[in-house]
Amino acid sequence: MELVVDSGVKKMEGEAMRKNQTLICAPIMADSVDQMLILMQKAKISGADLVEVRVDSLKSFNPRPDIDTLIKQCPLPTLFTYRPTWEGGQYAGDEKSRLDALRLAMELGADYIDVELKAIGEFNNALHGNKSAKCKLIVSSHNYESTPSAEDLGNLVARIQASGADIVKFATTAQDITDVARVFQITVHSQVPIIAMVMGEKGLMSRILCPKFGGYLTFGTLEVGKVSAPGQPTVEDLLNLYNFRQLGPDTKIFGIIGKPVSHSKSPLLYNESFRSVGFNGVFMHLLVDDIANFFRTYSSLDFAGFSCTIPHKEAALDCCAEIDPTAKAIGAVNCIIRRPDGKLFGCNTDYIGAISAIEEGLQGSQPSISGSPLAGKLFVVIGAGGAGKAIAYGAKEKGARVVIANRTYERARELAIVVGAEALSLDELSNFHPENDMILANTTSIGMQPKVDDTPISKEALKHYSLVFDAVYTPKITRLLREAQESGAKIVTGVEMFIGQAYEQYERFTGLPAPKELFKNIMSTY
Ligand code: NAP
Ligand code: DHK
Repeated sequence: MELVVDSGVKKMEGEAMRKNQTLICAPIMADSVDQMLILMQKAKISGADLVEVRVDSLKSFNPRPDIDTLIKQCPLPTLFTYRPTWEGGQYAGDEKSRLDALRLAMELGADYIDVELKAIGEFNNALHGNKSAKCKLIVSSHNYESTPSAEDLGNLVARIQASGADIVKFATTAQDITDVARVFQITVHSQVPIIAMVMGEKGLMSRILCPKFGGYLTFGTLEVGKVSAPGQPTVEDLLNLYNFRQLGPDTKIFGIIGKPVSHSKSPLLYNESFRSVGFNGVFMHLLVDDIANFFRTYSSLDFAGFSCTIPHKEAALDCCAEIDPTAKAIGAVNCIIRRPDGKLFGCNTDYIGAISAIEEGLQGSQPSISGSPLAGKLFVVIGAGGAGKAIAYGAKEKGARVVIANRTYERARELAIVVGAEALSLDELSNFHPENDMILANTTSIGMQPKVDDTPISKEALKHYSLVFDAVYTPKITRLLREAQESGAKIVTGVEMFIGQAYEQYERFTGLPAPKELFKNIMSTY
């Protein structure tokens, strides 16, 4: 039996209590009505609250029978959209027919219809005031190039509101992740129901945080990539990765700052762990061009904690008011926490994550009583970036003799001076084997998806190493690790490091002990 609460949000008996009224809308795009009906059933099963029927996707369309069928056979509330090509859709036909079809959808019982702001005058004129009381009119505007200023967005909302909209909708395009802040500002202050999205990978936050800032709905696709606009997450991810129904105005925001960043498994790890203890936080991919600009823009306490990866770990140092001494010595920050006074604290968990994984690889899970198994070993680090600095520092601290090889020799040399090591150019690496039983740690992004056939060193050279570690963890077994194993070396994966570097981050994010076994279980499925 369905319960209808006062906000009009329908929820099944027994459904876990929702902490927000923001709806999840699944776009339905198909060549035929029959295919649409199948997708509507999928949308219902997926947990979507309503469907957007993108009539402009149909290859043939007979308005009255088709709309009647779609409404009567849809198991969810329907939003009808007939998007013209001049607003990013697929309909290139006669405008009067298009608007007539939308009016017909309203007449036949659609719960919502979407009319573009550019067409609303003609639509209203033909309506002659006969607007269905049941059907909510969404008036929309799309900008596929950029995100206007807050002032211009405010003016746009006012124009849409004045057009007679029941619900205001605009979608812009993120050129930078900081564009989303202006849309949050408009949404949170809106006095009318509003749907506000920022399209593109850099706009992801706008789609996930709707419940926090009061958005009326967000779009979730039924399959990865089957989007009606760039950047849409799936319904599955909204519900089961981002815990969408549990998000609210007091939800704390966390994320992995990087470029690229979509490969990161941090959202998977932290969101499931947050949910396991009922922690009111959400962790997202944050595609950031300029980390200093990101923190200048998102300076509120709600933006509570961040992991940091390529290429921002060194620049992150300058964003932090306080830096852990080890991170300062390393010269790289991969974990940033916002303190109660709003200032940022930076630390480095890469080094302990990697070094403890490598030590365990050398000695098994039984810690040696006579110090680190790295002591005295010749430890070759490929890379001199954030991870490279952390691992070189950690290996040196454990008594290893460190050699650093890097594409940019100058950075290898600088790091070698800092930690007290030798420096090599990448070209010299394959012929560097003064000893056998050496340890190799790749901290470059070579071999990271999608370039999984790349490797930083020849297989022939690997026979001189007794243990090979790869910080790259997507994929888990890189070409380097596969060839190292084939050459007889022990291997330690970047997944081990990833789990280890997350312990302290989780504890800093939540103030709770890290769920180590849960972390291992989550990453074991990966
Ligand atoms: P970073 O600070 O940007 O450093 C990148 C390093 O890779 C630099 O030394 C760079 O050399 C080198 N590099 C990049 N592309 C290269 C190429 N095509 N050929 C040769 N060298 C190249 O990045 P990071 O934060 O250290 O991360 C590096 C890698 O480690 C990433 O894949 C990241 O995902 C992974 N990582 C994994 C974990 C984990 O938990 N498993 C933790 C940290 C990092 P130049 O100096 O010449 O530019
Ligand atoms: C990878 C790294 O570089 C770590 O230092 C971050 C991040 C986590 C990731 O999520 O892939 O802490």
